[in-house]
Amino acid sequence: MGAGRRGVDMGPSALRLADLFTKLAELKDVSSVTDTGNIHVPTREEMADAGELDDKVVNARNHRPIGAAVASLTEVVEDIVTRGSVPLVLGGDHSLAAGSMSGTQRARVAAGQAKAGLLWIDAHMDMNTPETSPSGNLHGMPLAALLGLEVPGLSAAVGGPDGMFDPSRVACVGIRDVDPAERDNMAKLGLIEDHNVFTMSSIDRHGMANVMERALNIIAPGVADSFAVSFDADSLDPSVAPGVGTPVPGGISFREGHLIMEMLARHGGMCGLDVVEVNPVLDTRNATAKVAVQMVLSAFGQTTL
Ligand code: EXY
Ligand code: MN
Ligand code: MN
Ligand code: MN
Repeated sequence: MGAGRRGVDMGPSALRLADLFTKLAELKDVSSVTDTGNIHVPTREEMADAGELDDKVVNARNHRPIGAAVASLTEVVEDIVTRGSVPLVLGGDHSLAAGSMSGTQRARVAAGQAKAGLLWIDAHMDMNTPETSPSGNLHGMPLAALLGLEVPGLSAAVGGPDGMFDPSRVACVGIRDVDPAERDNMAKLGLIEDHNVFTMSSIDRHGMANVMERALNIIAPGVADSFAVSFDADSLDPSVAPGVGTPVPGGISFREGHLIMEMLARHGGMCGLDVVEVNPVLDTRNATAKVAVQMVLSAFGQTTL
C-alpha cells in the first residue's frame, strides 16, 4: 500500500517460492529458521469500518492502514530481537522498514545494548516527508521517519527516540534517484554524498569494496558494534532485478550485490535485515525473487567456496 503499484504485497510469496527458507536453513552459520507468517495489512474497508480512514492528511497515501500494519511489525520484530534472534523481514514495499528497523533498535535499547547503525541499500534515499514527496507514497519516506522527521503512520510506528537511528551511524549505498526537495532533508540530517551517501557515482569511482569498507566504518565504528540492514531490491540494476516497482537504470551489479552482503557477513555485526520491493507481477519467471534470495543467503554467510 506504500508503493504506487500493485503486486509488491506478493513479494513474500515470491521469496518463499524461491526457496528462501529451505536454503537459509542449509547455511552453516544459521542455527534455525522460523517463518512467523505475514503481518496483516488492514484493508481500506476494515479501516473505514473502524472509522480510521480519515485520509485527510495531505500527501501520505493510505497512512492509516500502513501505520497500523507497520506498528504491529515493530512489535513482532522487537519480540524476535529480544529473544536473541536476527529478524529477516520480507516485503512488501519499503514503508515496512519504519517498523522492522525501529523494532530492532527498540529491543536493543530495552536490553541496555548500544544502538545499532543502519545500512540503507537502495536506488532511492526514501527521505521524503508529505511536505516534500512528489508522489505521496509512503515507501519513499521510511528513512525520514527512522531519523526523526514526521511522517504520518510511520513516525508513530517508530515510536520516539528509542526506535530511531543516529544519522552519524547511517550509510546509504546504491543511491541514484533523489528528489530535489529530499536533498534538503538529507542536508538537515548530515547525509552527504561520498561521506555517508555512496551513490552509484561513488561506487564507480571508488569501487564497491572501498565503499563498503567506508560504510562499515560508519555503521559499526567499533569492532563490537552492530548494524541493521534495509535492502531494497531496486538498488540492483534493473537488468539483474527487473521485478521492482520503481526501477532506475545504472544500478548495482549481481557481483557487487554479493560483495556487499559477503562483507556484511564477514563483519558479523548484522542484527536485522529487510528485503523489500520485490514485485513478482512486474517480473518474469520469479527472477527478481531468486536474485534477492541469493543476496540474503550471502548476508547470512553463504560463500562461494
Ligand atoms: N522519491 C520518490 C518518491 O518519494 O515518490 C520515489 C521513491 C521510491 C521508493 C522506493 C522504495 O524505494
Ligand atoms: Mn526504498
Ligand atoms: Mn528504492
Ligand atoms: Mn515501489
